Amino acid sequence: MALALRTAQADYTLNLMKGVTKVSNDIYDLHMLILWICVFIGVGVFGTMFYSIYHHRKSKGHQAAQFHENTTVEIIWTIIPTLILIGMAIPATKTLLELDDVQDSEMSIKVTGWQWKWEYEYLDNGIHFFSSLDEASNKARQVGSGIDPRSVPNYLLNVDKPLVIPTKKKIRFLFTAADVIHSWWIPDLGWKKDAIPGFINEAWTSVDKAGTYRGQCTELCGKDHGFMPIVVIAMDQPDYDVWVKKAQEESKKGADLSDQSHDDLVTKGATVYAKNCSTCHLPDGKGVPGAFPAITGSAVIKGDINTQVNLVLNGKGGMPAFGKMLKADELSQVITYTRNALGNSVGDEIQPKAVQDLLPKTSSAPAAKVAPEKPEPIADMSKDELVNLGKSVYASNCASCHQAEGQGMSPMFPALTGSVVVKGDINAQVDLMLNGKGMMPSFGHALKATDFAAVVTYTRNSLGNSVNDAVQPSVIQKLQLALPAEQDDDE
Ligand code: HEC
Ligand code: HEC
Ligand SMILES: [Cu+2]
Repeated sequence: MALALRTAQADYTLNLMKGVTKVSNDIYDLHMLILWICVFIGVGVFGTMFYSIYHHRKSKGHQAAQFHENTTVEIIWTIIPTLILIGMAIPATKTLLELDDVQDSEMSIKVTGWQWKWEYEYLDNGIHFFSSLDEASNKARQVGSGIDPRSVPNYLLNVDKPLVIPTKKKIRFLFTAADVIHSWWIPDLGWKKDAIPGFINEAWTSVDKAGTYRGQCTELCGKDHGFMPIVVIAMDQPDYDVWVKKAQEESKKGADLSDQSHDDLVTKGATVYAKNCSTCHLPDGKGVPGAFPAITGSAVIKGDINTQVNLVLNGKGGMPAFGKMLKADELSQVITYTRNALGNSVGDEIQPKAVQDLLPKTSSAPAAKVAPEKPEPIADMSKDELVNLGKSVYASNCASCHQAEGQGMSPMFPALTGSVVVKGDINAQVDLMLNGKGMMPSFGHALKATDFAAVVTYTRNSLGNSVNDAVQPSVIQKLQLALPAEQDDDE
């Protein structure tokens, strides 16, 4: 038992850890090289000093030598340190360049820091999920829980949904944040990277050995900073492929939209609340004065249900937008729960279907690929119809990179507001979106012709642009049919 508990804690060691990637090992080697150079210089300088002080002391009758401006000595003590510095700079620069070289990566994962969880989007296969502190740790950490943290395996270092990556593949990470600055750190990978709102940072890794690697957020990011751990599971390719299939199926499943009884909604809502809302509004709904309003007795909750639904779906200030994070059934449950528990008793409810109608139409997985449509004629739509439909297509498929208002995210994702491409020839924009370019995915197979035409028209007549033209779904349909068959996912 004692042994099991000890291994649950981090192993404390004196030296830097070697980690599990080539880069982390190179960093370790660099660290050891510099350390030994410092040890060598330290021993040399202090050894000479102490030897001289002792053996040439005045009491033995030694006289200090008197010499000034000895050119030979001055040249020597300039050249030797210069050589040492060059000797250190060369391997250090090499390692730094290697650390920053994200070229030729085989897949990309966008990581977004939230108060207090991590969002992962696999840009190549559309897998998308949130990763938060696991339930066992979360229960044990509550004040007065009475649970001994040492009895919880990987206490505060475990999550509900770990990030899964394949081994022996170069994986590029893009880091950003939704609210405040966070920092993503897995010691075994050898680096940490800041996740900054409105800005993208890059890093990469390639793990050779399958295994579970744990880390934490390392930027002070608010009251629950200590409770947003990171778990990465590296799997060999065949296991990874199985996981991808399962994860894709799961995200396709969507919400259970059948009607539920009032009591069911409230009971299930309690679980959703504990997991998603209690960090800020507290488990008893009392809130944190000055930061997070109380749920108990809240005027918003006692008021019109639609106002509350709108707030929970779209967020406001420090309140995150849960429309993107939770499914329609979970949203209807948690909203009904807050109105009929935690000291409130409004007595009403909202059903999953009603919430679903308020969420963006297409699923949030951009790569839920559609089979090429049969060349049935599609009716023409007015520009306004296209723009209206395009809004939700944009929110689900483009906003994660180009941002909700089209402002982009420097330096990686160009702004669509005022973009030369958007203001230019419509065929060039359609072509770019059909085929992709660099980090811009190709949407030729990923969107239905109608959605595709709608989002093109939307970007040209909204987000601060007013080109005042449109493309019809039937035109897109022809172009899509002419596209080469879908390539393999690994492409
Ligand atoms: C990261 C912290 C955070 C989380 C998590 C969070 N909220 Fe909030 N919530 C806030 C803040 C901050 C406000 C105040 C927003 C404002 O008015 O500017 C707020 C406001 C509210 C209000 C309005 C209260 C009032 O009287 O003004 C409701 C209702 C609410 N949240 C429900 C929820 C629900 C339901 C969840 C879980 C699905 C949730 N919140 C999760 C931070 C949070
Ligand atoms: C994974 C991130 C990502 C997503 C999702 C994405 N884009 Fe892009 N987009 C990019 C990148 C990166 C570029 C720059 C490509 C280049 O020039 O190398 C770009 C370029 C563009 C451009 C040209 C802008 C310019 O001024 O150069 C347009 C227009 C555009 N995207 C529209 C869209 C639309 C519409 C969607 C949704 C259907 C979308 N994008 C989804 C990453 C993305
Ligand atoms: Cu953080």
